[in-house]
Amino acid sequence: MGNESEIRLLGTAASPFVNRVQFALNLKSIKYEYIEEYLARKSELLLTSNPVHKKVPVLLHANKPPICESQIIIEYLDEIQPDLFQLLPSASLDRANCRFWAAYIDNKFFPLYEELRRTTKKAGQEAIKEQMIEATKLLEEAFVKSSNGKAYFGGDQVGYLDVVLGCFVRWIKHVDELNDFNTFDEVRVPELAKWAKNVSSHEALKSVTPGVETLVSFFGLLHIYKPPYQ
Ligand SMILES: N[C@@H](CCC(=O)N[C@@H](CS)C(=O)NCC(=O)O)C(=O)O
Repeated sequence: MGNESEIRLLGTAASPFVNRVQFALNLKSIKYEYIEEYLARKSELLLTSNPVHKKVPVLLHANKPPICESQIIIEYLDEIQPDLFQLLPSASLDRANCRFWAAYIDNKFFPLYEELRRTTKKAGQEAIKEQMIEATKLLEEAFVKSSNGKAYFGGDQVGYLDVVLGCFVRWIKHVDELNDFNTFDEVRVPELAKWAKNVSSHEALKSVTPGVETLVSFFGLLHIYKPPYQ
């Protein structure tokens, strides 16, 4: 579905939220035109397409109004292309469960990495790492319940939570390396550790995962320029 000019994605290569949308587009074999944004000097197209948050990703579908916010974008993609890699499950309760954990991941879990990146005092860093340990234990339990002994949150194939959390794996590993930490510790969270390996080697994600140089230069930008990144 979709010819290149029909779907356009405004993004920046190091953004896990952008990678999330690219992961979903790739799974669903939706062709798209990718437009790289330089966030220190946002384009008119980005500012007019996402005037509320002024953030990437933004999905432009033909001449329809722009779609902003990565979770909303991937739900939209799931609705327009339900036949291939249906991300949200069909049962209402399962969908509600996915949305619950997706909100937890974006609002509670991932912000800890931003907090760790910004915290310079050792005691503060250790306190955040403790919170990360508790959060990953909760995610391990959620994974065990939802995967039913299979490789992914979605079971045998990648589902909504695999896309929502999977996009952060590379970024998390980078923050871990800088902070002498191991989020996906094989002893503490064995199932999540296996999942992280599986999802990050999935071709649809691997092909959009930023390399270390991209991450290093993006972290440098975050250091100099202090926007309301979340
Ligand atoms: N909740 C948003 C987060 C998107 C986001 O934080 N994007 C960052 C890049 S990683 C951005 O565009 N930041 C620009 C800014 O904060 O000015 C989503 O899920 O799409």
